[in-house]
Amino acid sequence: MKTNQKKEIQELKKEKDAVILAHNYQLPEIQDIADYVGDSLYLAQIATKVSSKHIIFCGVNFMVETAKILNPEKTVIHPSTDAICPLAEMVDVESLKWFQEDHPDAATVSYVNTTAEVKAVSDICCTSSNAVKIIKNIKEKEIIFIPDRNLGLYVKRFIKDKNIILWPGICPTHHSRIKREDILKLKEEHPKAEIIVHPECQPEVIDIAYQVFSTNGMVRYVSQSKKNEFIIGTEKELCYRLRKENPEKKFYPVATAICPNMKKITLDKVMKSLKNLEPILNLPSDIIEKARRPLIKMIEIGRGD
Ligand code: CIZ
Repeated sequence: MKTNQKKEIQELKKEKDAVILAHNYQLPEIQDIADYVGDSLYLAQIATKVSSKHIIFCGVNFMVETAKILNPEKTVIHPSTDAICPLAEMVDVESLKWFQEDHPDAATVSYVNTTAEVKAVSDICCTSSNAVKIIKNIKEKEIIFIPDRNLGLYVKRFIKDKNIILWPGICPTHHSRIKREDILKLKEEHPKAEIIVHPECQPEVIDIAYQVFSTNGMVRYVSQSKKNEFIIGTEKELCYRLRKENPEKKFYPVATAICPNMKKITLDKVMKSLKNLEPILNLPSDIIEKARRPLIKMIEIGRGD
């Protein structure tokens, strides 16, 4: 990035009273101009602490919605409204309600990768870092877990005394673009590297991992580890942050592990959003109120990692 462009962004942020939040999967140039980089829950919680009037949120739609739900008084701006999460689109309110009618005693646990409308009809939310903890804490013995089947299968490894009913959703990047053979090939090329994967990966990928973490969990783990080389089974841009924060260590991502939606946020779009303070994300107030409850319940039980 040119120095004058960086300077212009800094000046615009001041002039417009704006802060830039970027997800761990954002392009390097977006991570570089962000005030905060992290996972969706960390960013939504940061949004409650910053004093800036305008939040430019660089991530996919459900993350921007979560920031708005937890900060309804703030103006939350999404530089590219077409940056959606295909996993979040795999469950809709109508189908979920039918499913809930079929399982009247079940609690609905909704992964944060869901729309605000779906959260509004859920009992509690979870992230990939606290899913096990959240489900263990629920009194109900029957759980409808939406929408990520692989994360649900991972949770089932730790919880045997509950009937966890899974939804057939997947993250196309983690499910189809991170294959067991890709990881094994990287291991052959870098035998000393430790394999760390995301729980949205397929069970056969999780089986060969040394550690399974959310993105923020990975950030924490590698910085504290005595190991120097890591094979990273999640969206490849996380490695940009890992390398930046751990320049002495080596990180090997799967080359195909790209989320095309995350890449829809470009520097030009962020500049445009900063200048015009739009597109603003709006949600109906009743949805904000209803979707807030399962999110707050999750935050009260704890983040996990
Ligand atoms: O919640 C997030 O940010 C997601 C989708 C993944 C992660 O592990 O950080």
